[in-house]
Amino acid sequence: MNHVLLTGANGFVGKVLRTKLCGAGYRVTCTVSSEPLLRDGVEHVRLDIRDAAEVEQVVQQLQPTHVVHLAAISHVPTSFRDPLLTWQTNVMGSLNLLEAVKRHVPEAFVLFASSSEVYGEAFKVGEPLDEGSACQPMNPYAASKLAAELAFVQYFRQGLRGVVARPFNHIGPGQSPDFVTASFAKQIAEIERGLQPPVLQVGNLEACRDFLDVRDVCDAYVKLLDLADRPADQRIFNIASGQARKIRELLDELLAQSPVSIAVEQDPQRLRPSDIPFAVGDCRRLQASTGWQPAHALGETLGALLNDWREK
Ligand code: A2R
Repeated sequence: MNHVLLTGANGFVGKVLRTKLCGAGYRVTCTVSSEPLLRDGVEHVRLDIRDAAEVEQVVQQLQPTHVVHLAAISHVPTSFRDPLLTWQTNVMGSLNLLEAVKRHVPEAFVLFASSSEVYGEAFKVGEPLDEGSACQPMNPYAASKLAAELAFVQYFRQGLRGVVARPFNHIGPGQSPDFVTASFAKQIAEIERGLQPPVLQVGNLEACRDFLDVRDVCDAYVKLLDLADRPADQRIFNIASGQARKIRELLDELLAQSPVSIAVEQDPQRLRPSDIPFAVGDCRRLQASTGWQPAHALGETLGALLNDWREK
């Protein structure tokens, strides 16, 4: 049976991906690094990805046929606050995993979740970027992901099997309110309950981004794992909708789904000094290689997100 070792399984994406992988017939072993542990019945091991010996022991013991590597410091402001932790986790953690796979399961197929953030300043051309575009990271998170990508691609050249995914903004229930749409949805839910005055605090609403439902991103990951059974000529895949959406559009959609009248106020602390106006991806390579298409409309995703915050 195909057996996936899923790092970072307790995170926003990991929880959705675990369910999808089980649905696709994989046995899944989750790694978790902190409380709360996953609920009973979910196969899991405790693992700090920065601990090379621990990583080696887990890989040797489990002998996975596939590895999906999500564990990371994934939040840009956190990466500015603690670049060392970010590089130790995102780069050295990836190297620990690569070495363990090379040593103990060299036939395993590895999927590394990188990020569209690696393109950084290249987005300034104002067009959707494909995988051949320059990578010009603008923050420690993006730089660490690009460094890890280089490591993965170099191991691939040495014979390891796998792919690198560059997902664009993904949203949905379960995301931390450190991210923009979850922050809006949380505030609206709190305003509806009378816990916050009817004024929603926002950052830059004019930035254009490429938004996907987290379930669509996870579907793409599952499809990318299928490439393990086919000769692969590509290693790096954007996961994107190809659609530019202003953050203001998403805010308007969320506000339209609330019965309460809510004012909007810009909070200077929410503006990023190096914010780029347009970040959209070209995902034709992924579509051609796997047949993937996003299945969830943005309005539906935002509705699910808002309802999730209403139920908390
Ligand atoms: O702290 P935990 O147990 O929730 O685990 C987080 C995990 N993580 C680690 N795992 C092992 N050793 C570490 N030193 C370590 N540090 C963090 O990574 C968490 O479960 C996971 C990341 O989850 P999120 O921050 O919610 O990220 P998300 O949105 O699920 O993104 C998944 C991946 C990341 O690599 C992104 O950079 C990429 O997709 O685009």
